[in-house]
Amino acid sequence: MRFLRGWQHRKRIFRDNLRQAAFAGELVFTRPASFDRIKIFIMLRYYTAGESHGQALLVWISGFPAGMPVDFDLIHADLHRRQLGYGRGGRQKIEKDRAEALAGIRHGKTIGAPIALRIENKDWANWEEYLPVEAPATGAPQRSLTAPRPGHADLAGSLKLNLHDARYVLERASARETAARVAAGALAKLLLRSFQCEILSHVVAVGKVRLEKLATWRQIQSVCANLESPLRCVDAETESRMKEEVERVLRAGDSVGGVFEVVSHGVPPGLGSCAQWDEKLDGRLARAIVSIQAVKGVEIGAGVEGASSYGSEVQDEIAYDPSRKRFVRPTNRAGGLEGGISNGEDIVLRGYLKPISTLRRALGTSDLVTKQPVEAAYERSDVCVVPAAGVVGEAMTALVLAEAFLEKFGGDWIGETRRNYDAYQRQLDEF
Ligand code: EPS
Repeated sequence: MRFLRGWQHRKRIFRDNLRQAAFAGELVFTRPASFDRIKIFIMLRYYTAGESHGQALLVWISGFPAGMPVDFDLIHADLHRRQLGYGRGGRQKIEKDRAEALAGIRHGKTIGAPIALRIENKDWANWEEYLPVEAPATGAPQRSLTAPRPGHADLAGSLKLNLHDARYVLERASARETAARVAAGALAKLLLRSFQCEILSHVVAVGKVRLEKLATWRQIQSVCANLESPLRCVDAETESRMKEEVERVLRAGDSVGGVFEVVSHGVPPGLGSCAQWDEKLDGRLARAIVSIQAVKGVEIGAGVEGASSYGSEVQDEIAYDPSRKRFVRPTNRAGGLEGGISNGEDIVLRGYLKPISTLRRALGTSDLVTKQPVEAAYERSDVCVVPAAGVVGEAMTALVLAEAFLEKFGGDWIGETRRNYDAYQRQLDEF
């Protein structure tokens, strides 16, 4: 207790010193040293709550500067995009995701207070009697799950929580949670967008069908604008083969994974740091992408191919564009990140998604109670979620970049952030 009080006292002194330094303009372009306690004050922080079949999903997000206009159309557009894609299951016919602001936004702008958003689960109406908040009456109906699905959190979570019913585990492990991340990510996108940085995604593989060329930013913009695109692939012929792959898998009672690519366009050079391992932007982005349900791998730029190439084939040569007063690279195999720092090129991340683990043609498993061999549980499921995962990838990328952006440019009020950003752009012009 005494330690806690002492620590909180030091924390307060530290914060006051930091504020005074920022006020004096000393911190405009310097990031404080790597000291986790400092990060507590300046990080963009967010947490989600909510179960797949509970009342609602919630997200709490703190750290946005005051005065940032909030466009709910963009939040709702991203929530809608996350629900799309060929191969989604019956649940998406029930849900119509919309975010309601409960705190932190007044008169259409952030007020520098923590923001809380709520997304209703329409399916709750079908689950209320099975998952009541109150202790159930004796004999009340239950929907327990004792046949853990291989590849799902069912078994590992049940062991961890000492439960012989995976229901609570799967409720929270469910990718339904990603709706809350997308809502938070849309706020991060709004901040970045006001500084000319846009983040979009597209699908580069579904199962064994791959897009065999690099997509241009224009093509990605165009496929993202087309909400009718079944799998958000920039090439129509490849997309129709991807669709056939999903149909094959659907007929077989199986599921299919793939690869999505998230591209961040207009990111200024200099976000992140090479000073400490946990400040490196590549590592922070990789963690964010791998945290998405069913993602098992992440690639930055041409990282995978680079591992079997020579240095002269992999590094991007550097040129200077006098009209833009910026260093440029004719190629972008580094994916916009060098040494853990953004280099001004597009940041290109790929998430490798395993096929989801709920299968109509169930795999063998062992029952949590009887320990006897049984078939894994099946209720209903998606067959392919690669385009949806791409939208979640955009959100996670936006949250990391917004955090790195605010670390560099700071600002309690959006005008302060802009002043620092503009001064940095002038610094780059005069470099
Ligand atoms: C999920 C199982 C399915 C998906 C769900 C993720 O839900 P249900 O069991 O209700 O059919 O639809 O994803 C969503 C609901 C969503 O909005 O993305 C799982 O087990 O991860």
